[in-house]
Parts: sequence; structure tokens; C-alpha cells
Amino acid sequence: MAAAAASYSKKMKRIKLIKGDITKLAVDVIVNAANSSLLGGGGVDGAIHRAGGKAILDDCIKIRNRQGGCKTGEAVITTAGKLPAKHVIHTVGPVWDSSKKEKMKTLLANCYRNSLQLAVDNHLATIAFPNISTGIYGYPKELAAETAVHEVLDFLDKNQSIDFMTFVCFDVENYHLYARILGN
Ligand code: AR6
Repeated sequence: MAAAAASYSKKMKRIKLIKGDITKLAVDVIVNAANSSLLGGGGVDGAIHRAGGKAILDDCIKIRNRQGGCKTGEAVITTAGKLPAKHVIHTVGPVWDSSKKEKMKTLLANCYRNSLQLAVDNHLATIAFPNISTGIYGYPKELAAETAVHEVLDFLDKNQSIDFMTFVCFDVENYHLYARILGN
């Protein structure tokens, strides 16, 4: 039991929670809540493309030409252009459908896991996530936060190469939910 508790607390030290704008973070990689076209949009996607400049869209277009966009739950990586971060991982969250709760959970978990795996594959050690799908895509915030925290904790347990990950909450409701779930 003591060993399990020690391992849990070590893992929690690699998780940060902030309230703010993800485009301001100087981490190795920030994650974008994109759509499958990869051509930009509103919300955090719009903010990232606006602040990062055309280089991000140019990389997205190259990926589209190669593989035809990005499916829900999958992730791709580009430059971060003018952003303080080094890279952007674009993942596509599910559009909330209350009649398919289990499918929604699996797809959202895939976003977190595939983004973290892509960071590891690219030797990136610090990563920040927005609250994927909880804006325009309408995923209930509490359900999304539970899945996000569960998936990230599970991944960090198995992968030591991520130094720390940051949950970036833009709205106060998400921030309070994450603070409660993470226990701080
Ligand atoms: N920094 C951090 N989080 C932010 C920021 C920011 N600058 N701006 C918004 N958020 P959303 P989705 C939060 O709508 O629900 C786009 O049009 C926001 O408060 O950005 O996955 C895409 O192109 C919310 O908690 O993404 C897709 O079409 C969270 O980011 C669609 O929206 C996600 O909200 C994706 O919808």
C-alpha cells in the first residue's frame, strides 16, 4: 500500500493545473482541439492558428495532402510557428452524442492517449492540453474531465519520458472540476 501511495504521489507531481490561455505556454508541445479538416476553426483552434501564424496551417495542409485530414481520436503534429511552444499536436475530439456515451468516452480517451504517445515518439517531455471537446463540441465538462484525468494518469504511469503535463482550463468551471478531481 505504501509503495502504491508513493507511486501515485510521484505521478501527481508530474501533473500541473492552470487556468489560462494555452497559446502563452512555453512547453515542448501544446495540444489543439482541432476538427478533422485540420484547416482551423473557432475556440482554442482559432486562438492557436491566430497566435502561431501561417506556418501551422501550411503544415496542416501538408498532412491533409498526405493522409486526408485527421480522424476523431487521432492526432498529428506540426510546427508551433510563432508560439512560445515548440510544436502543436492537433487532435480531434468527439462531437457529444448522449446516445453513444461509451463510444464518446473511448474517442475522448483516444485523443489524450494518442497525443501523449505522439509527444513521446517525438521525444517531447512537456505537454499541455486544453479541455478537449468541452466547448463547441458540447461534451459535458465533468465527464470529459474524469476521462482526461484517468487517461493521463494511466499514461504517465506507463511512460516515464514525459516530465510533466499541464491541464490548461480556460473557464473557471473546468478549472474547479479539475482541481476537485486532482485533489488540489
Ligand atoms: N486556451 C485554452 N483553452 C481554450 C482557449 C485557449 N486560448 N480557448 C478556448 N479554450 P473548443 P472543442 C477552451 O470549442 O469543443 C473548433 O472550431 C474552451 O473553453 O475550442 O473540442 C475546432 O475547429 C473549452 O474548454 O473545442 C472544432 O471544429 C476547450 O478549450 C471545434 O471547435 C475546448 O473548446 C472543436 O470543439
